[in-house]
Amino acid sequence: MKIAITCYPTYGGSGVVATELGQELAQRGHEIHFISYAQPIRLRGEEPNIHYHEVEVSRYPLFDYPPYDLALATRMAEVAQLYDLDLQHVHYAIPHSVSALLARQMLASGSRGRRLPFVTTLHGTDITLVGLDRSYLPITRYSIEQSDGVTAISNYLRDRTQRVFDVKNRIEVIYNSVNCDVYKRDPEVVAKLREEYAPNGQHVLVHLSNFRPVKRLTDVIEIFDRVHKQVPSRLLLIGDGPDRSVAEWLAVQKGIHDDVLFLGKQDQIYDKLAVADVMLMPSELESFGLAALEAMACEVVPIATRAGGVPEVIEHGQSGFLADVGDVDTMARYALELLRDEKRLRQMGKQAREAAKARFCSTKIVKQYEDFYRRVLERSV
Ligand code: GMT
Repeated sequence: MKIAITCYPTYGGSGVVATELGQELAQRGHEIHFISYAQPIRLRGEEPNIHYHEVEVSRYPLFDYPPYDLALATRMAEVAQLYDLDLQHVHYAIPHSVSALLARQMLASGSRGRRLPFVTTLHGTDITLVGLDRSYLPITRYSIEQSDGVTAISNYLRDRTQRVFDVKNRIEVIYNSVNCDVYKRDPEVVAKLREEYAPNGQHVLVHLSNFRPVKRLTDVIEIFDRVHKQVPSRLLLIGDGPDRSVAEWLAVQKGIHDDVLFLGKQDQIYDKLAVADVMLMPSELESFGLAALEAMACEVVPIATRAGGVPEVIEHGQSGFLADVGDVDTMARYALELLRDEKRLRQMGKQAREAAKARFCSTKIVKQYEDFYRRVLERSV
């Protein structure tokens, strides 16, 4: 198949999922065209069967708000015609599904009158936050209803979309995935990085996110503070975003700043994840929690909140631990129990990887997308 993929190219779970799906599809012989305003961060440049088309947005003095969605729709239609594409797959509804809808209409009314079906994958904040804004809700609902196929990354998100948006079309759940050949614990790499990040044999906790309020970064610091008081440990913070300075300030106030390492945004995270013993994900809400899944594949035990779709990913007591949102004491207690029992820590790390492989391995999930695309194409002739 010849498939166009559109996503947010910067740091964020939906862009990562879209990029890695495109790479898997390309390896399976499909021709993949990424269309976005920048090259997706995890795309490595020259890769067989992968093309990248940049969207240029004109900036006229009249435009206080350059119309990216229109430029995107135009580029989508151009690329579809030039490369004779079969299908578009857009990740994150706003504005991508609206642009895909416009592109489909433009192509249908062109001289060749062809139909270019599009699939929309809902990721979370496009529904739970952005889509609930009155100024976006009607158009988001419309573009979802107009999609030729809709998927959601968890049952939680499917149910919430159906309930809140009252959309009539069927939403299929296809979980996010992880490439377990890439995300794994390599003892040699771990030993080398431990010398760098925990030179005195400390335990290592990690958090990975875009540091938005929904991630509750200050809870990460609160949990770490409780752990740090009891066992020698360090905290790696991967990512960046609006709550960074408040978290830095809290770490200073608590006197733990020297053991909290802000690593910034990272293109490749698997080595840095694998160096940790435990991952903290105390989010207010996660429709899935890709970061926890990536940690699990690296044998790093996630300690997370029982929020949104997270319980579909982490089985409490087996592949990680779940607590209520804001319950930093319980999350710290789970971390301490594990860090004080090396055998249990390693055993749960292995169970976490087994769960990731069994249910979310990318080779399995990519087949579900292929099958879904085929059904959409059959319906669209
Ligand atoms: O909220 C974010 O962190 C960004 C957002 C995104 O689109 O990148 O994340 C959402 O999509 C991820 C990939 O499918 C999911 O793993 C996250 O759980 C989801 N975030 C929320 O639901 C808050």
